[in-house]
Amino acid sequence: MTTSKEHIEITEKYGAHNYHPLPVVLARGQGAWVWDAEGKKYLDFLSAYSAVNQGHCHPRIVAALKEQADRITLTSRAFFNDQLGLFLKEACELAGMEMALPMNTGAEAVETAIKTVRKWGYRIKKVPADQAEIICCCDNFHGRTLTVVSFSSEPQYREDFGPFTPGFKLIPFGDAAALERAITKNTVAFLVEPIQGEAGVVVPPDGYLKQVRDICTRHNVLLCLDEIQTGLARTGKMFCFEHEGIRPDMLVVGKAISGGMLPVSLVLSSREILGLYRPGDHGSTFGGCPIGAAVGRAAIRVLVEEKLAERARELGEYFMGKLRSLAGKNKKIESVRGKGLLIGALLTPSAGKARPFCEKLMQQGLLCKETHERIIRFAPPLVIERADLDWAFDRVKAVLG
Ligand code: IF1
Repeated sequence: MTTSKEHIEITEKYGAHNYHPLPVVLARGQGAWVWDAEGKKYLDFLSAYSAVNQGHCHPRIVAALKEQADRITLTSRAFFNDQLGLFLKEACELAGMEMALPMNTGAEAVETAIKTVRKWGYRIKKVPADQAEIICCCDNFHGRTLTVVSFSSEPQYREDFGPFTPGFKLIPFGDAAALERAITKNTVAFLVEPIQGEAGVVVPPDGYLKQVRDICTRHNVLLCLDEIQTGLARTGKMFCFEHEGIRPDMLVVGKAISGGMLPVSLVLSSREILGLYRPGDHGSTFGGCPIGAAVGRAAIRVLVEEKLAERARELGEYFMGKLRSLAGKNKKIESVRGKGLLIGALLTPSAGKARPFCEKLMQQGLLCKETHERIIRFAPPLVIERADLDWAFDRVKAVLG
């Protein structure tokens, strides 16, 4: 039997070091729990960055995967298949949108959204060719492809990767007036995460989404929400935009739309916008494949039937309340922010970096991940039991109390 130590060595030897994983080798997962190669049990408080909202290896999603794997997995889009249309319909109904375009990774869906808002800009808004502008926010995270990192404000995500794609403008997150000031006659869209995940679970001021919705409407600019991380029940509503009762012109989802089984992503929008596509304009080998669609349909059913948004809201309020009891000036936790079960704890400057605390929490059996220097993200699968949150809190208190 290969030990964790051997797994780490072989992974480090043959794999590019584009990550710095915690020294734990996961071998099995069920619900909110995972086990390492030696059988030690851990509570997963990262959920693969909100891709396993339904919990690891959800039996209903695994069953759908296995059943479809024995029928047909990939047809290409040169032909129809008997899962895609149903998946797109069910996803549109879930999001209140009219049409969808299926892709695979989140970044691919963001790239597709960028191509789509530009196409709309040229065809409908009559922006001059190659002059389309898209406004994004500082500290954004929308993926790692070259066009997407072209508008990243994080130097490391851009270093050594130029030249970059033009046509993007950055404004501060959470500042609606800055959006209005940045709009020109060539602006086609505002692309934003309703809560900035990678930036450290940064929640904008109440009313921000409503304000930017109104500004985009008034200036005929498409509001495109990247809910790849905040979507699918994570923040206590099926989509984060529902907290402010608005509707975006375009919605991008990924991660948990497949329950963490396969890379599946979607761009959802109106007929006016996605109806602009003609055969050959865009495509993908696996995008819209029957196995991804079958898994996506099961993943949506689990979110709805197990009421995971309500769970995230209730359990998130409960856990944030407990965490806030640990926060304070002369303590290790300076502040706690988030919505639902997307939670971040900002450490005090005196506490130092977050990574050593994540290593201590790992030794206690709790898997959390730092983001940036001083923020620890707490984002368990939404199927977690309240008793397991108490178990987790006891360990957080032992390490960060
Ligand atoms: C990494 C971050 C999280 C995303 C949003 C698009 C994508 C992501 C809001 C792209 C992906 C992942 C990517 C992964 C770590 C993780 C991450 F820290 F990088 F930013 F979650 F916060 N929009 N986020 O969060 O989707 O192409 O990966 O399927 O790149 O290290 P993807």
